[in-house]
Amino acid sequence: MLQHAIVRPPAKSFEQGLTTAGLGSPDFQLALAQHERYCQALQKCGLELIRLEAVQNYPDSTFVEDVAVLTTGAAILTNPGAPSRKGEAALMRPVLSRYYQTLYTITPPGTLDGGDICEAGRHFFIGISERTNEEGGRQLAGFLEKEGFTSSFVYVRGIPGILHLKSGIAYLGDNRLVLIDAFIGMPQFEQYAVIRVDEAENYAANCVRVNDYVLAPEGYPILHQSLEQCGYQVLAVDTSEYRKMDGGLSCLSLRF
Ligand code: CIR
Repeated sequence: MLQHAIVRPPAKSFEQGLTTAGLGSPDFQLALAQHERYCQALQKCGLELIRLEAVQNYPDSTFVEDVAVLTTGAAILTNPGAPSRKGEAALMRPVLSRYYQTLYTITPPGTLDGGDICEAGRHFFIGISERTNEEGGRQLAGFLEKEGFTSSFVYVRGIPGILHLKSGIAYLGDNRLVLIDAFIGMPQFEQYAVIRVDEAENYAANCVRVNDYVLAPEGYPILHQSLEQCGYQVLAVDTSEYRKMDGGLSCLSLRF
C-alpha cells in the first residue's frame, strides 16, 4: 500500500518553465485549483500529503517526480537533465532524508529525470531520453541492483510528443501496462497485459495506480472506459494547465 505523497504547488513563475507543448500560457489560478483537486484525489486514494512550499526560483519545481526515484527501501535523488532544473534535487534531499535512511544520488556526467523511470513491481524501466542519459541510467541501475531490483533501458529519444518515458507508459500493477502505440510490440513489454492508448488520447497514457484507484487525466473517455473494463476505479483529475507545460499527472507527486 502507498501511504504518502510529496507535492509542491506551482509558484507564480510557473509559466516561465520549460515547454514544447505549444498550447499557450497556463492560467496560474486555474493551475493552483487543479493542484488542490489533484491533492484531494491523492487523499481519496488514502495517501497522507507532505505539502512543500512553492519555489519561485524554479518554475518547473511543481513536477516533483523528476527529482527523485523512490523504492521500498531507498530514495535516489536525480540530477535533472535540464540545466534550469538541476537545483531542484537539493531542495528534496532534506525532505526525503526524513523518510529514508538510504539515499543515493545521481551524479554528473549522469543525468536523469524521474519521469523517465517506470517501476513495474521488482523491475524498473529506465527511459533514455533528451533528459536522461546512459550514464545516469547506468548509475540508477546500479543503485536499484543493490536494493534487489532489476532494470532495463528503453530508448525514447525521437518519439514525437514523448518528453519522458512515462509520457507514454504506465504500470498499473497486476502485470498490466498502459502503452501508446510507439511502445506496442517492443520485446521488453511482451510479457505484460497491455491497455492500448488511442492515438488521440496519448496524453492520458500518463496515469497512475494509487492503491484502489487509477488517477487519470480528465477528458480522455476511451482510456477511462478501457481502464474500467479491466476492473479499475478511475479518478479523473483535470491537468490542462500542467499539460501546457509538458507535465502529466504522475509528475505532480512522489508517492511512497
Ligand atoms: C519540464 O520540461 O521539465 C517540465 N516543464 C515538465 C516536466 C514534466 N515531468 C514529467 O513528465 N515527469
